[in-house]
Amino acid sequence: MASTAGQVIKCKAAVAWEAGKPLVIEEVEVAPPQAMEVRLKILYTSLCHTDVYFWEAKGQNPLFPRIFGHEAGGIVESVGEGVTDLAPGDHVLPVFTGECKDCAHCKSKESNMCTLLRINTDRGVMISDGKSRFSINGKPIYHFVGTSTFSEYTVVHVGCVAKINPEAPLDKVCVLSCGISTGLGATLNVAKPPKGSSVAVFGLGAVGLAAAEGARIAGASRIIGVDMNPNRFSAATEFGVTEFVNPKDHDKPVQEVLAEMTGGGVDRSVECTGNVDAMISAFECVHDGWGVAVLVGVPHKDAVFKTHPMNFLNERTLKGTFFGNYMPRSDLPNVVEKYMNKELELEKFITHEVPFAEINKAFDYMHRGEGLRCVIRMDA
Ligand code: CXF
Ligand code: ZN
Repeated sequence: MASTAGQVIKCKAAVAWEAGKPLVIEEVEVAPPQAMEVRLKILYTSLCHTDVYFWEAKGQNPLFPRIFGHEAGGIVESVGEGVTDLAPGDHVLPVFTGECKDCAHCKSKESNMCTLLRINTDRGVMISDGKSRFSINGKPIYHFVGTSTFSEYTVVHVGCVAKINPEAPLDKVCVLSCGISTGLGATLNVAKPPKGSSVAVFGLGAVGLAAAEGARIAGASRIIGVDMNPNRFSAATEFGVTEFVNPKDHDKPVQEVLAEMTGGGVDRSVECTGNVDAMISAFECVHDGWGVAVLVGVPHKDAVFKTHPMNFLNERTLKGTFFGNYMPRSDLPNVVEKYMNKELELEKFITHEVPFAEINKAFDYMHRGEGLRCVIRMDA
């Protein structure tokens, strides 16, 4: 591998030339990593809704051509100047949000919202020099959230790379780069359900099911899945969900239904839909005195959260989280270990697998809401 260090690498990447149009596998040139950057060989990548949302570019500033992708596993190919804690051959997960270890957030230990490397969906270039490392015949191709993993090789800031156990199967742990860690951490790090407690999870997609998996790991005794789509219920039982509520089956607000089911409210709730009405229900369904609600889903930009202030005075707590409060470099290796010691199951999240050449199929699955995660195998 060392032979390519310092050189431009030619490899295949799935380029999004236009919003909503199928990706095209192209030969791209990937420049060597600059100071504090690493070049990664991506082995597996999976699709997350955020890729689809920005590929569709509805209502946002479109940045094309662009290489999407942010859930992935790979191996360090070469490192730029100043990189001391990663070396060629290391097994890694790239992450869309970073940990510089130097800003006020990283130093606080209470925050994972790094000032330098926090997600920026509008930026299509590397932060050090404002340039792209990808090009086709000299024409730059934009990056996406600093990861651009739909490419055999990519360049990432060292602060956005978690070094993990080399024994961990990258085709499984790649899903920990975004959605699964987000849901899992929302429950384990933020909601923190006590053993034997009740947890309501709103939205039974991959993130919600990861939140349910967190509740199962924490030893919650009742895990109530709330979703408008009854097709999601049977699969959810594998993630520890013990009961289901479809708000459409009731003529009163779902928070009242949940309060009746649980003698006054659930101990914890985790909202994973991004729908503001679901957020309000998720808050109002927690028990007074001790209930904690955690918001995970990304709301519409004009959404307004409205609730009576008495809900707070009656000792209900509302929290929000970003990437499950995990610090990417410090904490992700430990999440991988949870999988390695069989505490956390990842296989059940991976419902589809496709070779890189068929990456557009993965977009179709996501678009149709079919399955949870589609893992893309780069060498096929
Ligand atoms: C999300 C996190 C919140 C902002 C949009 C992207 N993460 C990844 O998919
Ligand atoms: Zn994501």
